[in-house]
Amino acid sequence: QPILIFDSGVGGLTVLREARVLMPDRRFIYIADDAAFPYGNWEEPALNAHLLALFGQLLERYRPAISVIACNTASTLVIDALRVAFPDHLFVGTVPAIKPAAERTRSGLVSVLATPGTVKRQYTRDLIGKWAQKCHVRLVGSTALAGLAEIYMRDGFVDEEAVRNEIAPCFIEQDGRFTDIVVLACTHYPFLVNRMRKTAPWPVDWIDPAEAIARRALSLLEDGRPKETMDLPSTGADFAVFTSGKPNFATRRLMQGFGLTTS
Ligand code: DGN
Repeated sequence: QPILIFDSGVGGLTVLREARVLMPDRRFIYIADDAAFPYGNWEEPALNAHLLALFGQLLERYRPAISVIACNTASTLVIDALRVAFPDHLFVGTVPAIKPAAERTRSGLVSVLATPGTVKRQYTRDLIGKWAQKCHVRLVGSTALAGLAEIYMRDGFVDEEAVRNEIAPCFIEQDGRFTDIVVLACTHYPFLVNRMRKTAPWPVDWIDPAEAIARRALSLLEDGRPKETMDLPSTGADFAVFTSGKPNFATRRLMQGFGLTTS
């Protein structure tokens, strides 16, 4: 049974990249719902209904061992509803890494960079209330960054000035504090992290949760099934990519050899 990794576009590839390293003998199905990209601008009820219906189809078609929702915008909205709708299936969600950031900050101010959808979710507010009582959290919603990451994956180009502008609100001083951590709370953003580093006004830690998510998927799989079924023989072609739109630039490039780089 394959592992299904899901995103609205290429962002979940940052998770697939880590998952393949951790689980080299597993088969992966990558789903990019690019006909519906970007999720960040959808109204909640419409996105909710869309994702529940889509997962009904995906689970029936691919019968995955586990599904990784490698998208913060989708997870913060629908992960609980998915677990209720498909109680026999294992889901791993991707939600803003507020807890590790709050534990690690020394300045007492962390910035969370995400889509406008993730920023306005109650789920995100609840994470802050639960884990970040001793520090300030600044939520920064970007309408452009996920699209910039898609463009980078298509043709290798990054508009550096646009990246600088999008991340700038993360660095605004608050009550005499300056952020020392930026949480990458959209799976598209790690593709642009080198450019973010370069244009940031001072060095900070950039938290990319991809590896932690892959580990979580592995541990759930190990808990859920007898050990011997984990040691599948390698099949050679270990992942397949499907998109809901026209197979776009990024997914084509991916199919050509998984040549993923980080700008
Ligand atoms: N990659 C998605 C996320 O982690 O939120 C969102 C990208 C998008 O649809 N804008």
